[in-house]
Amino acid sequence: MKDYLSPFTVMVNLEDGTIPKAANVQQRRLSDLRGLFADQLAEASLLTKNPVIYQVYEVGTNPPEEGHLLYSTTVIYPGKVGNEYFMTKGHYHAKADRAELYYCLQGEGYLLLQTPEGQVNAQHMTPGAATYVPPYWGHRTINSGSNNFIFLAVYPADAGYDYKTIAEKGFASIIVGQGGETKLIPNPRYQVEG
Ligand code: PAN
Ligand code: ZN
Repeated sequence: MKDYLSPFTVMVNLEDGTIPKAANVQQRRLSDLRGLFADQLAEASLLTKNPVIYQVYEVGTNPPEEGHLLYSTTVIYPGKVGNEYFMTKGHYHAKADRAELYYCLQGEGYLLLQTPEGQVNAQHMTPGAATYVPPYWGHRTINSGSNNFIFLAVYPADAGYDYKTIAEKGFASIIVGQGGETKLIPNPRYQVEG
């Protein structure tokens, strides 16, 4: 007889974005994002404090196989490195054609997306925003607000992570706060191929 996975429910705490029954909790400090911020002097100086930038709570009970989904919440804390807002590392999916859905629960921020050729797209997210990450787009989230930015992400269990491409090349654009305004500007450290 077929071995069916039993349906289940896991609660997301809507106050703080945590998933108390999460199988995997990942905390990312600035040292885990070393080299990703445009202002390397500001990054080096803040590394002495090494603040927590974000936490991920993943419901990891589903097998990482085609057909299953995984889901997680991410809580990005407010803050800046230089004038660039706290953000996630960002990745392409290891299986690049796997899509994803982001749903904003609290705060405000951006989902920054990029094709392998370097075309950039920024989606503003506030509570209730359901933003689609189509196949092949690399993605990173940025907290442009003064409170926690919290969202739920749902993705194919076999999507996997390619962090290397972003670590080496970066995103073509960055999101900064300057003079009370949030701006999308070219990344001075973006590595163009060739
Ligand atoms: C998300 C991200 C999460 C953390 O669940 O993994 O927000 O970002 P990084 O993985 O870039 O550190 C997702 O996109 N999963 O596929
Ligand atoms: Zn993803």
